[in-house]
Amino acid sequence: SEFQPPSTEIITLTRHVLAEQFRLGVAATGDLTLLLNAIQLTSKFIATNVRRARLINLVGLAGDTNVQGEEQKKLDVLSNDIMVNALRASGKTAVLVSEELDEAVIIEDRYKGKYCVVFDPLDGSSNIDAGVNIGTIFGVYQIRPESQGTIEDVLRPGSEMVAAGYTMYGSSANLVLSTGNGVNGYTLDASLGEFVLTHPDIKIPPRGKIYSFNEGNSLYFHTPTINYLNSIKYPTAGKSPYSARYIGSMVADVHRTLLYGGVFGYPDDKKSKKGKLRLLYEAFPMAFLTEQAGGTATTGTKRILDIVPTSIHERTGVYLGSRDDVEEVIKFYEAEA
Ligand code: AHM
Ligand code: MG
Repeated sequence: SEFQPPSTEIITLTRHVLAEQFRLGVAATGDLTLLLNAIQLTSKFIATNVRRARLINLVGLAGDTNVQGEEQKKLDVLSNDIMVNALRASGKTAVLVSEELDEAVIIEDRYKGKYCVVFDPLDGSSNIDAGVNIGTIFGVYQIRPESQGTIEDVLRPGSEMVAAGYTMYGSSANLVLSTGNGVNGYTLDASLGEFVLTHPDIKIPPRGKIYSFNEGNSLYFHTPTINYLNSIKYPTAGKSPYSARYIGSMVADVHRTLLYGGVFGYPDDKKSKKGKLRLLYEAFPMAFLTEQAGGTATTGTKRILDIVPTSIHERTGVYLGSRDDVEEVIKFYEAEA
């Protein structure tokens, strides 16, 4: 067998984002690239801590309760601090919204830039201590013209985001990103310390065979949800029922949905009247990625990216995934209306 030299064409995330900007001929100031560099750094740092959590006593509760009344895990708190510090220091941000912080962070003048970042530093908390996949979710807005950076800059529909993505901490760290021209996936090469392009131009299959819901909430589900789930579990003769896959980490469940297709759902129900997932830093970024990959994201009655948030920690019902599957969900809502 012949010696194969390693490829000298390493396409890192930074190189890829720059190449996209050259390709599109957009006047790049480098600001977004620097912001994304800061986000990448936080993902590398969080990935390292997630890997080492068991060894360095990071497993367990921090002893505090966050704004949603949930107990905070040590890794949640640490990941939040990592992100706030790095994003502030990048000099490219004006407003930060974190799941872990009650109030938005308005960046002081000396560090102020033109981007607003909304994020869930470590999503899927219930999976942390078991070593199951967790992730960071983020969305990026540009401040409005003339704005100095206020909360109004992030109380805008998800369709106005300029970038969105997540990093999944699993058997490898995978960063999936869209800057509004499709979706790309990068895998952390730990030896290089770089996210390398491994999943170019991710497209969700138009139809899948997997559904991903917490069916333990069935007692509370509204009729359209129940009817939809029945339709895929007990299909008309000749069709096969769908497979169930539910990890309970949105990042992991959405990641699989982007790659394999199918439908991920966390609907509003009789108990969680507004749904569970947070609009700004969970639903919006994932809806943005889903649409950029050719899929659909809806509350059941409304396109998620069209919602205008009224508060930063607002919740919403979510269905997202393969276009044809989500269209069927919507039909069950229309039938009920
Ligand atoms: P968290 O932000 O407290 O981690 O909650 C969000 C998570 C999502 O990752 C996941 O989709 C959902 O909550 C799972 O909820 P449940 O445990 O009710 O199925
Ligand atoms: Mg979360």
